[in-house]
Amino acid sequence: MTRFARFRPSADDAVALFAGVAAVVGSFAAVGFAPSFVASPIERWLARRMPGAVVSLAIQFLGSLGQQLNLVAAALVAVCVVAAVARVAGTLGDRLANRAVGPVVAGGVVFGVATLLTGSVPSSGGAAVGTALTLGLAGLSGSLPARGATSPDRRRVLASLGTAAGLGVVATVLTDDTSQPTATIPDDASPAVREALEAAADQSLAVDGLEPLVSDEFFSVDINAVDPEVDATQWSLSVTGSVEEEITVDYEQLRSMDARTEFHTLRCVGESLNGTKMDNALWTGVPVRTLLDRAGPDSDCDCVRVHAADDYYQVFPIDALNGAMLAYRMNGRPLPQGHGYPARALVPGHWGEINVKWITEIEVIDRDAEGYWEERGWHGTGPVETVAKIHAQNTLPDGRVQVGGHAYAGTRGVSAVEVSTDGGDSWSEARLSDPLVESVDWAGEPGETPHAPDVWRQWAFEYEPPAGEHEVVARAIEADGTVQPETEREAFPHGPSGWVSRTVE
Ligand SMILES: Nc1nc2c(c(=O)[nH]1)N[C@H]1C(S)=C(S)[C@@H](COP(=O)(O)O)O[C@H]1N2
Ligand SMILES: [Mo]
Repeated sequence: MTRFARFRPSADDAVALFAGVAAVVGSFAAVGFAPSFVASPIERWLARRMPGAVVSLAIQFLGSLGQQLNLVAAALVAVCVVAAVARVAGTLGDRLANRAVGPVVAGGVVFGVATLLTGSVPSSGGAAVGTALTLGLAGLSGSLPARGATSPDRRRVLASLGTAAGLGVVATVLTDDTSQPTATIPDDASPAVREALEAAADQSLAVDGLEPLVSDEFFSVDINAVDPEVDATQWSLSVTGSVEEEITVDYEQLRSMDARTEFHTLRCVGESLNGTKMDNALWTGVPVRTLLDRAGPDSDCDCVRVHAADDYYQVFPIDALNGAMLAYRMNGRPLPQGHGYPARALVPGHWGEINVKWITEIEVIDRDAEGYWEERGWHGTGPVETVAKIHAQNTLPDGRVQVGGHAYAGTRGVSAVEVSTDGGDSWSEARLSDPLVESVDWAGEPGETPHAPDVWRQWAFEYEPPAGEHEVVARAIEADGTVQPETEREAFPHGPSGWVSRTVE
């Protein structure tokens, strides 16, 4: 057997490994889950190169867990790279018989590489300090006069482990989450926004376990585990490509334009049929048409490629933008970072993916092309499928069963929800929440609606349960009377479809 066949980590290996951990933790302590965190660029790189089939499977079976695993994998890569650097630097220090060489060289190299990778001095500084501190303290404790039975090697390993763990505690304290709620009405909300949000709260059905009409927690779907941080003062949006005149607006200009405020529901094409990646909020923004009209698009394919600060892009027909807005406020607050600050597209009635966040450019193109998700096999640039979810199930004091959920049909609108408690043999009409006012503060012509309402409704239904197990099924009826199609279809590639059912005992 060769020496390498059985790798036995030495104390030096262990110290180097903990130095790697300390580097990642140090970077995290300095910047948190930011694009400049050392693992972020590695995670982005991994996500871009992951085969589409793997990404699609991960989305369907792991949800956002897949992304967190990817970030963990990226962090492990960073740990290993730093460990290797620390190991080499430590050997160099031993050769030169100088205890300072290891920490200084390793810290320096880590700082250099991390700066190249992240472009952030605080992040690489944190990583370098973590590395140097761990190696330095390990070296010191190994050279202390012997006390008791603990060997110097053991002391070194414990010291490096302790340093990494200590930095972990510091990081946890420093990055303590201070995110604010997005669904409560802000104190400085305009009267119209306040009125709309209060109306939505009043109109929400009182059903236990049913999210209100304005989502308490709005889902988030991103190609990266870490959201981009866009400085609004540096941000601008351009309309480019096949246009008469390219135009650019900055954040101040955008906010000074005629705005409208309206409810919009978003649903992700990758969610499961009865999933929770469907939510509703009150958005404020500028009609995209205002900017397009100024630029004068002239496209052979009548299509656009919309770009974002996280290098996301989607291609879709320019007509989809007719009723669309560039939103910069959500529920009366500036758009949260996770939902696209400073501005995002909201495209009525379409699957979530073309509602591009952190939007930077609307490129009018001449030849149809594929967007980020289409390159990975999805077909989510069209109108959403109709759905009636079953999310709440309660037993009322009088013994009746209550079921409820949200129904959404994009701009086709929901006029009714029907419920069956016998697996689809007979149907009854559910109670529906009143339709939300579609447009608040609309600065357009009186009576003119920018587009058909694009909001969900809640439904609830109470019934005397039959003896034993039975199947509850829900289906939505669109405004024109069309019954939601029954056939069940999985999310990939066109989005989930079909009637939601649930077994009630
Ligand atoms: N720039 C950018 N925009 C994006 C995405 C993204 O990863 N990057 N994800 C899209 C997808 S797939 C969906 S479903 C919606 C979700 O919007 P939300 O995160 O605000 O819920 O944003 C879309 N816009
Ligand atoms: Mo999505």
